[in-house]
Amino acid sequence: MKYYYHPGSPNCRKVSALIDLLGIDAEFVFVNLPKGDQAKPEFLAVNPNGMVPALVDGDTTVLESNCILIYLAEKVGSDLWSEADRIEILRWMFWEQSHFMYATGMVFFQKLLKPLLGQQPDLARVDEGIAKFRRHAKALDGHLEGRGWLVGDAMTVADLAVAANLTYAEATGLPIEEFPNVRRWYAAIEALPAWQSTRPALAG
Ligand SMILES: N[C@@H](CCC(=O)N[C@@H](CS)C(=O)NCC(=O)O)C(=O)O
Repeated sequence: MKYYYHPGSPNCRKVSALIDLLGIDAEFVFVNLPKGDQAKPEFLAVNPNGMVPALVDGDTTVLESNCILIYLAEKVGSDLWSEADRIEILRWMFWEQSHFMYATGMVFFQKLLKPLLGQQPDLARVDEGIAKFRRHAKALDGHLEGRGWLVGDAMTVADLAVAANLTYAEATGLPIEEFPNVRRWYAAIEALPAWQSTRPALAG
């Protein structure tokens, strides 16, 4: 199994952490994003979108980080994916890609990536991203009131999917301290050795 990744990518972090948690034997193939490896024909043959993560397991190619999470958890029969809870798990994974990643990604791009590329952050976009973050973090915080995990009473792939977006919370100044339930829940994820070993250097 070949796993194409970049260690600084939050979407890759969720997959890397799951591979570690499940003890899956995968060959890690580094895709150098700043150098533009994702736009090379050999990588576009794997993912025509030119994005990581991507997984190739024999004849099967799996794209989209959240699909990869489900594919791997299902493949090894892990409790992190539950057929009975699939609608709620999928709901959080769709929510993550539609809203949470959009908000956190906007701030990450402006405050961390642009300076690395020698560009000035657009402060209006930073404010917009933070406003979107507040809106959706409030919904997440309300959901986590009285709960340990997003779905049911144990961790699932939905928790990894959503948590990955908080990788750069501190480094980009996301106001996570305003959301005590999110902070408590994320602290439990951060305590996992698989989360610590996948922490990118840029996260601070
Ligand atoms: N929806 C995709 C998003 C993947 C994505 O945004 N990947 C970023 C890294 S986090 C990437 O490869 N960017 C390279 C580029 O846009 O050129 C997923 O969840 O897998």
